[in-house]
Amino acid sequence: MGAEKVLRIGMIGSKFMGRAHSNAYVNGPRFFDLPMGVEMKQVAAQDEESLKKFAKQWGWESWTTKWRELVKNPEVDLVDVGTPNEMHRDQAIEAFENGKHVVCEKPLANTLPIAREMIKVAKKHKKQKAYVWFNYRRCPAVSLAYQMINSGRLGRILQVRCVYLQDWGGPETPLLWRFKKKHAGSGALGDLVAHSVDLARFLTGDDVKKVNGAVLHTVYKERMLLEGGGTGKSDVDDISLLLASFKSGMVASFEASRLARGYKNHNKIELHGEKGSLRFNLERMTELDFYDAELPAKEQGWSTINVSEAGAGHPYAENWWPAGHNLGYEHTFVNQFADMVNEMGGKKSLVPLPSFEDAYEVQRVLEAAVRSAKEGCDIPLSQVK
Ligand code: SOE
Repeated sequence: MGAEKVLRIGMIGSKFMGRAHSNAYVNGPRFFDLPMGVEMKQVAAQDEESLKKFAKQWGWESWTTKWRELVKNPEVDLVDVGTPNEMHRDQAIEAFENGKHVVCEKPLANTLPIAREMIKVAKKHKKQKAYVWFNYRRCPAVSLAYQMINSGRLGRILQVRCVYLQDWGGPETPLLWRFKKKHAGSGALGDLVAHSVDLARFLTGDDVKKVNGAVLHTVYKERMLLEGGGTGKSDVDDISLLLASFKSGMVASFEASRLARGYKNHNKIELHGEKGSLRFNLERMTELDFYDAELPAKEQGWSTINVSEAGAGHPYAENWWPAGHNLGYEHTFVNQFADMVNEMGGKKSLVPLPSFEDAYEVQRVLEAAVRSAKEGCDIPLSQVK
C-alpha cells in the first residue's frame, strides 16, 4: 500500500476568511471521507504577535510574516489567498508560478484587467487547480436548488431576483480598506453582488448578455479615519442596483446594500421558471421554498423543504447531523473544501466548483455595471472582455 496522498495547505490571511477557511481545513477531513489527507503546513499574515496566536489556535504547523516565503514553500501544494482584494493578484500569480494549486477569495480582483491577467496565468498553469471561494453554492439548500433546476423541475427560467443586504456600513463605521477603491476595487458591488451573480450563473448555467442599467451609490463619501481623528474619502458604492439580461432570454435584478438597517447577512435569491419557482434566504439557510406549478391548481402553494435529510439525498446531509440539526455559514466552506479535495483526488464534486473562469465572468458583469452606471446606458458584455 503506497503512502497516503496528502494535500498540504498554505494560507495567506488570518482574519475573518482566515478563520472560516482554517475551520474548513480542520473539519473537512473529520466530516468527509476524503481521497487525500490534509496537512495545515503554513499560514502567513502581517502581524507576528496575532499570527503566532492564530497559528497555534487553529493548528497550523508553521507561520511566516512573509507570504512570498509561503508561496515558495516546497511543503505546500495548495495556496489559499484569503487577503484583501488588492493582494489577490500578486499572491495568486506567484503561487501559480511556484507550481501551486490556488484557491482565492472573491472577488477575484479589483479590476477586470487584473482579473484577466490572473486568468491568463492560471491558464498557463492548467495542470494546477484554480478555485474561488464562492461558498454560498454549497449551502445545502442552494445545492439542492441546483439539482432541481438541472433536473428540469422549474422548466425554462424566466427571471432571477437577487437581494444581498447588510447593515454594518453606517456612518459609525470608520474608513476600512473595504471603503477604498484602491484596496477593494468597489464596495457592495464586488463584495455582495459578486456572490449574487455567481449564484445566478451557477443555478441557471446561463451567462449575462447585457447589463441594462446600474446605480452605484456612495452615501457616505467621508468616513472617520481608523486612527488619529479626522476623516478620509470613501470612493466605493454603499448601495448597488443593477438589471441584467442573460443569453437564454432570462432577466435578472441584483440589489445590494451595506446600509440596509435590520439586515445582517440577507443573501436571497428567487428563480421563477415556467413550471415553478424557488426561493432561498441565507437567514433561513436550511430551508428552500418551492412552488410547484405542475401540481393541480387547487393544490398549488409554496412549500418549504428542510434541506437536512440524508435519507432524502439532500446535498451534504450524510456528512453532517440528523435531519433538523441545522448547519451554519461556516459549513459552506467545509463543503466547498471537501469538494475541492474530492476533485483534486480524482473523485467528483457534488455540484460544480467555482473556477477562476467563473470568477472572471462575474468580474465582467461587475465591470459592465460600473460602465453602465457611469455612462447611463446598457452595456453589452461583448464590449467587456
Ligand atoms: C462582508 O460583506 C462579507 O464578509 C463578505 O465579504 C463575504 O463575502 C460575505 O460572505 C459575508 O459578508
